[in-house]
Amino acid sequence: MTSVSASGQGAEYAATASEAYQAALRVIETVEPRIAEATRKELADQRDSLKLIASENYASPAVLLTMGTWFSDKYAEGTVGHRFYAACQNVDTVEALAAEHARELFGAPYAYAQPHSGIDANLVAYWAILATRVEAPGLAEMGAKHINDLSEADWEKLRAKLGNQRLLGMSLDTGGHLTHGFRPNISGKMFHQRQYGTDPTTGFIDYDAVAASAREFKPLVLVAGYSAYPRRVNFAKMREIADEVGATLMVDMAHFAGLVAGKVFTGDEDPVPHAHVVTTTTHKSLRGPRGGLVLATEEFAPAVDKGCPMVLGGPLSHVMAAKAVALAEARQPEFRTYAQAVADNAQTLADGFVKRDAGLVTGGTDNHLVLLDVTSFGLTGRQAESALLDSGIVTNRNAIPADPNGAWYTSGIRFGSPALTTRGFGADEFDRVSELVVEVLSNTQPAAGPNGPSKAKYTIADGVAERVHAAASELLEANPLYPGLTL
Ligand code: DSN
Repeated sequence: MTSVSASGQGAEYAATASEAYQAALRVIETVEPRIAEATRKELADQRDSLKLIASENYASPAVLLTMGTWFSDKYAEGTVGHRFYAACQNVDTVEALAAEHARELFGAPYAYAQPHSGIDANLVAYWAILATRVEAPGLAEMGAKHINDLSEADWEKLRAKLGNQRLLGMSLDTGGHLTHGFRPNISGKMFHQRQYGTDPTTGFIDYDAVAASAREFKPLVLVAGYSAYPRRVNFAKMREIADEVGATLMVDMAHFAGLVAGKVFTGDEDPVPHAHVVTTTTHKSLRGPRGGLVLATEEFAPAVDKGCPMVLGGPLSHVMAAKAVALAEARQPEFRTYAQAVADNAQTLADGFVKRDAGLVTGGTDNHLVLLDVTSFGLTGRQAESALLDSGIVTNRNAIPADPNGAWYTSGIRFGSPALTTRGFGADEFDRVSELVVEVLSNTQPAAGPNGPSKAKYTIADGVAERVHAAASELLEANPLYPGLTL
């Protein structure tokens, strides 16, 4: 497995990246040495921990370096060739390239590279759907071309229509995202929302139940996609459901975009040919800079293209440049090998847990993530997350379906394979990781708080955290992060 720092470029690439970072840190030190120190420490900490957070990865030095330029200083509201600021010719080059790479990589008719994050991408998508399906016909009905042409009375009528649409998305506790209609989130407030879940026995999405809910609720938007569901989704079925009830299918592929890009998810599992609008982040399995992206069919492209001024302000041109670099990397054949390894390694991790009698939501995985039910160890997610962190294993606690401990303490730990796969971990290492995790959790006990049993406090048997951390360090040293990069 090729590690990311090599990126197929070898020792010279690593040495050049080293020089670049050393010089950059010397410059930063002249102003605020504590930031230079924190930057060095962050690399050291990332190098010495087993990063298993399913939404994190390690971007290449080329991607990271691209973000540190004067593109950060430029305003460029508008879109390629149509800006509200002067002197955007170079930003146009950057944005056009990011969009071109995205279209080619995903086979999408249209791509929009401006969203700063996944939430921004989802808001752009929602408002583009509302603009296309509610605002445009509303304006036509009222004989107006533009919102500014409406009388106050008509404007109020249109606002009432826009604010009374319906969204059906996956619930947070079964693996959906906050932006898929969770009530405390803006998506649960700007839409009348309803949530679908998973089958209580199997933990899998029950498409018949989603269809029944859609028939009854008749949403404008059906959202598919997840952040903590360890299985693949059949997007062809989701599209059938959307078509039957006249809904627009939006897929949020933030977590698994790398598996789509790497052609692990194809056919019915590739959202791009099936959805009207697809959103993603660029920093998870796709291994790019922190940011968002929207892909759309011709029908929704004109509205998405108005992300600014509709939802967004000035784009982060330095990040769009890094998206272009990351997407160019993802178009290389090595990325397919990487994506397949991400899926294979998640499978090995899940198998390792199952053979060690740890309980998994859905009993396994077929994507990049594994959701461990830590009640099988008598722990809360909070206790398990902290005990693992003490042992050099970085994960995040996560709710499981119908979680008895709620969204703060939780009963689950979510594991993901993208980051360690980037470091070069393969089947042997992931099996060893499952062994280390089980060793920590089976030697961790809940502890009492001042008023009885605590959901946060815990004790680990003597020597276990130290022993596991040493074993983790051995694995990490054998698969170094950014090898050849010295600061
Ligand atoms: N915070 C991201 C995750 O960890 O899945 C989703 O927004």
